[in-house]
Amino acid sequence: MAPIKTAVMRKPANKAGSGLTTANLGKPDLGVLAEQHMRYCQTLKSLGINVVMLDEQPAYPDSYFVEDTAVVLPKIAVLTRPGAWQRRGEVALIEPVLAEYRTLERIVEPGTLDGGDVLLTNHRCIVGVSSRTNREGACQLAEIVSGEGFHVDLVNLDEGLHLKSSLNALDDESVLVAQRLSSLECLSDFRKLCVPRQEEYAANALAIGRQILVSEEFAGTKRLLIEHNYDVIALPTSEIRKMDGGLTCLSLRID
Ligand code: CIR
Repeated sequence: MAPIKTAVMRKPANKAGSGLTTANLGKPDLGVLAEQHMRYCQTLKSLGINVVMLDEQPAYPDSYFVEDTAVVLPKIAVLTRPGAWQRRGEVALIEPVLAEYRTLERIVEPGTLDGGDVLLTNHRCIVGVSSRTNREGACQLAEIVSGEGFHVDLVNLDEGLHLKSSLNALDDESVLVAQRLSSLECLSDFRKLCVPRQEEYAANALAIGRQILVSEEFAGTKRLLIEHNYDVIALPTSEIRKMDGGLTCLSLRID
């Protein structure tokens, strides 16, 4: 994975508590949510990443989960068509920002695709067909990214919000994965670090080089990463989790 130079983020609006969620963990404390978001931003900056912080968008309470609006590849970016109709307007807001960095392609109707369902490593792309990403959207993306030299695998998901809720790359050879996905054929070439069963949420970790940003509550996952010689940066995510979000969703990374 090429080093990340820029991360696009968006401030959570004071309407963030009315976003979509299935978590059943109660309403987020908006003050704490803002602190957790800021802590993530400061962490990226401390790792030498240029953070572009976009204005809050009260009309779109989930719009700080910017990852779902686009898939950024080395030469192009693909604007998504989010599976939740309530989030579709977020794409037009991100378009001019990404146009500064990449030539843009897009997923079109009847395709739906959330960026959270797309895992990219060096020349591999795994796309989750989920409750948000339909087969048509996944196939549209597959055609675009194949043209960019990526090998694509589609995976049917019947649990979890997005593919990256349960599977993320640690480097080009290794993934952090929930046990229920660890036997996927498309992962056979990867070294697999399985999070403990009760820590599935911790699989939504973000690798910045050897530094792995991981949710602070999950001791077993932190230990596993340290045992495999990764540097762990533990971050608070309690309020983000209440809205079904995790560490990857909060930024769009550009190398
Ligand atoms: C949603 O349901 O769309 C948001 N509340 C959470 C999106 C999380 N995004 C992600 O995991 N990539």
